Amino acid sequence: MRTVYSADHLLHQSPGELLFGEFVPAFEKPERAELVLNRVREVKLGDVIAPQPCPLDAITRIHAPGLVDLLQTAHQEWLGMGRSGAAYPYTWPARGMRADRAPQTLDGRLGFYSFDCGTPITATTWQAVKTSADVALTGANLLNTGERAAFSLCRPPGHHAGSDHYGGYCFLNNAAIAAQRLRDDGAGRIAVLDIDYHHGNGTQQIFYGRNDVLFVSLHGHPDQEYPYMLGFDDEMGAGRGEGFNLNFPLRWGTEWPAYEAALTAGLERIRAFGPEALVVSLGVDTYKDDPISHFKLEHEHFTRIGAMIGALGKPALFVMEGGYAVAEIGINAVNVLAGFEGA
Ligand code: Q9C
Ligand code: ZN
Repeated sequence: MRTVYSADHLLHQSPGELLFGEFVPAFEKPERAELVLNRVREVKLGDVIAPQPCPLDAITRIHAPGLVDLLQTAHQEWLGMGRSGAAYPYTWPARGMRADRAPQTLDGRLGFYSFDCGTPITATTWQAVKTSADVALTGANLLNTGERAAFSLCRPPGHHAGSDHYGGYCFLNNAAIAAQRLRDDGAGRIAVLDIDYHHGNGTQQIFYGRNDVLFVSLHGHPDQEYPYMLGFDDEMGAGRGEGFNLNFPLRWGTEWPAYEAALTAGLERIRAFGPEALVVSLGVDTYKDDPISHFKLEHEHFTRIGAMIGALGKPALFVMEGGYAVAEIGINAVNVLAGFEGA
């Protein structure tokens, strides 16, 4: 399969994040994508192509204009206020506060449109974020031209970004933007399968009221794991979307047998839904040595995940999400893709 990649991802580099009260180097770093790209080349997965720049309206199909504007302008405004470094939010709306209108000040808007403090905006973040969405859209276009599969090597990742909020190292929801493109280009039903270790809260929120996009996610249980406030198994969709959201929260220490059982059940639901195509939010932070995660998958399990997805017999767009065991990220991500192709 072909890989869509752009070096523009290097334009986003987080200066660091808070971890247990200390400011530490960011886990989501540029070498992640470089190492996945190296592995794609090493195993000769297929051609590596550049993304086509896409108009902004593919993004505003999914995201609020106020969020998109903030991502584009926040850092310039930050500098204009005499500040340096990256733009971080520090205050967020809580229950009972005004959620019906965005604040006017930059600090107000940074908090209003985000849900954590681990997702800083630098001077060149927007270019990286926009190109990451283009990478996803270009992958969707490959499926539209009849390819059975494509790999969008997105960075920054996207699945934590909701319609009007960013966070979790994610600014725009690349997988949702691609799924919407597939719908707009004629696919009646699309399934999004999220196998990143963390719950894809953004993707769930975006499609929660819809029955044309099924969302299925396997992830660390929100009783134990980020993002803590979404991803429980009683979240099944709302209104017309009822029955079209399916969560498999799994406990710390989850090993292959329990993971395989959940994936089998998730794939069964997708099969019953009968989508024209699948978008896979491909995070490999389920790996046993991931520095911020607590599942126990090994290299070979990623190959088996890919084969199980391939056995559905549907076209699939793989969109890169998380994975922080950097030395092994290429092996794990490309094992999924090779497993799919071997199925
Ligand atoms: N204990 C993705 O994998 N916080 N995002 C972790 C470390 C945020 C992960 C704090 C984790 C977000 C795309
Ligand atoms: Zn993750």
